[in-house]
Amino acid sequence: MTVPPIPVTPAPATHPDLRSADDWPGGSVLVVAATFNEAENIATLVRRVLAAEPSLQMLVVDDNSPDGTGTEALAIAATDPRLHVLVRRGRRGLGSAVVEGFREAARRGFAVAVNLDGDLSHDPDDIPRLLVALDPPGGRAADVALGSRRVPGGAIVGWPLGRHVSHRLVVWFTRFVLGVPARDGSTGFRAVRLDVFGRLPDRHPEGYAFFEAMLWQLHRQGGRIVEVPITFVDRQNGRSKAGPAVVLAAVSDLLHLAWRTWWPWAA
Ligand SMILES: Nc1nc2c(ncn2[C@@H]2O[C@H](COP(=O)(O)OP(=O)(O)OP(=O)(O)O)[C@@H](O)[C@H]2O)c(=O)[nH]1
Ligand SMILES: [Mg+2]
Repeated sequence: MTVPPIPVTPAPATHPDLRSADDWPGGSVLVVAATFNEAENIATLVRRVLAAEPSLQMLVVDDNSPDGTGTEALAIAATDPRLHVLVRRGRRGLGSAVVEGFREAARRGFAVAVNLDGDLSHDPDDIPRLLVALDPPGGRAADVALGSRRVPGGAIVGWPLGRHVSHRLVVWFTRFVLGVPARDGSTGFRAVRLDVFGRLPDRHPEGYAFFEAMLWQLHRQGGRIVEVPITFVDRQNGRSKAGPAVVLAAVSDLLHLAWRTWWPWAA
């Protein structure tokens, strides 16, 4: 007697990531912006980044924003070969999105990635200054150029007092407890040499502490960090994603790094 095959219910179709066209032009600098619910900002952001320098290309890494940011970016990408979009499904986290963007840039042969926020707090017109700081003509090259709010000439516009206090605390902690030689170690606006990034050994934090942790690792590998003054303007449209759970996860990641800094044998 033959046993009838056990009927198998097909696994529910997982939602695959969505991507813009795969034929990217060649290039050396890719601007990465992680987005979540930035529909009010995305079109302006893309336009301003691509206008900042004709050789730039841009990758938007969206985490399937319910407000349609990713769909809007995909529509723009269909008409502009310098814009690329990855809409991730089933993944969340600012750090993990940026890491995925940087890895995609390296895989595609870009030498440098520039990260900036998707809410227009970072001025795309500052990108060329970051790139010059990374490779100053006749000067010493750096591995990361930070857009810094805490060096002479840098500024923050529109933050309430509480944000200034918490930011000062984080940058103090990053500099003096984690030992990272940067005055604004938490800035997301940065140009990064991708061969150096690819050599960082660690798993990266998935949330907001990615930025401090990346510098911590890079510094311990002997990487060189430089800072360029920028003016940061608080978001004008859309809402912050840095809610209590996100902040708590970042604090926990930073404390873990402090533990590894001061008690490396126990970490
Ligand atoms: N892909 C992705 N992007 C995210 C995620 N969380 C935040 N972002 C993006 O990361 C950038 C920084 O987030 P913000 O919410 O602006 O955080 P913030 O600058 O600390 O807070 P604001 O005061 O609102 O400016 C923005 O472009 C967000 O859309 C996420 O989980 N996934
Ligand atoms: Mg912001």
